[in-house]
Amino acid sequence: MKPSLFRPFVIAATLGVFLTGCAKSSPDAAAPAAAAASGTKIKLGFIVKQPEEPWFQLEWKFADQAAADLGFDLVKIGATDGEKTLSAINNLAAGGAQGFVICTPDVKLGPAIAKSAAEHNLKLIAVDDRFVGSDGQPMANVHYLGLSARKVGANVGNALNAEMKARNWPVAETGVCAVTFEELDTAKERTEGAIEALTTAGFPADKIFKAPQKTSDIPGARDAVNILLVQHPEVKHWLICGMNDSAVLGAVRSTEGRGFAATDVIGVGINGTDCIDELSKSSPTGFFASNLNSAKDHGYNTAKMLFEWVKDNKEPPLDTRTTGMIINRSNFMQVLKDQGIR
Ligand code: FCA
Repeated sequence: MKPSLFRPFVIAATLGVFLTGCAKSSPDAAAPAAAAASGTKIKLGFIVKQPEEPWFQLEWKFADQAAADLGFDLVKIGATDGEKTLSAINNLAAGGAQGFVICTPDVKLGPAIAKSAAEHNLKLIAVDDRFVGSDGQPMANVHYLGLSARKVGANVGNALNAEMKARNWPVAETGVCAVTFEELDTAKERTEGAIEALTTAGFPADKIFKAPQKTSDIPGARDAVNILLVQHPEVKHWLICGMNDSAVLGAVRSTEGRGFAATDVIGVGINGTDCIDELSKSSPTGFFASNLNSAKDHGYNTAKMLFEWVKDNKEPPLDTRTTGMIINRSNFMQVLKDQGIR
């Protein structure tokens, strides 16, 4: 079969995947690339690595708001591995998109993603997880918006320390469980920031124990902490930190499984979006608080920055960082309401 005869099938198949693979496709998703040039709405993609995580759903919700406010079409795609990510980019290009925001499932895909975006002439902003180049260093030439991770980690460490003091726990009976995911730089910086704040406040370094997660989700954290708890039967009270709410939720579930009462556990997460059900429970659990990140900056502003870059050639800053604030059972309802999350 000659390539020219084969081509219509390839295009049809590509568009088919494009339409079924999107969380929501805009009305003209099947329109050719020419649509963008002929004065119809600009189309942008928003690809995330873990579409089931409330954090990413909230990023999408805010990006949708930006699309409605500014008048562009947004195509949301969950891409959980490298193959899905690269085909999502191809499909965005085939559907006439002009750029995308992405939280990649693997930061080492950075060079391949940047190459594909350049080949398709798509503008690109990395959100949350920063691309890593073939030299192992962050790709500083790719536009990025993410957490000021060490600072956010320090917020967590300080919150843990304050609550430990409020509960009058003897340091001798207390241990720190740091659920780590060190292959991801933003995760490593967060747990290191928490550990640094605790040691600066005087907590003994030899009572800080790491539980490395194999997967960055609740079961991954629970499995890692199950092992740690067996190794340290001497610890009566646990302080828990991790890269995000899921890490701390998994750890808290593990302490419950080992018979620890909620009063003997202080867990402080990060995101503030994946712990709403937990903080809403009628009785407190060991999940005490979280650093509420600015989902609006990560969802609305990245989409807006990309839109203005495509439309007006206004290039965004190369590196933008955000922090957030601590929420707990006493203030979370009000704060979430104030921030348009609830
Ligand atoms: C990473 C984590 C998410 C969220 C985000 C800001 O991508 O996996 O849970 O914390 O950074």
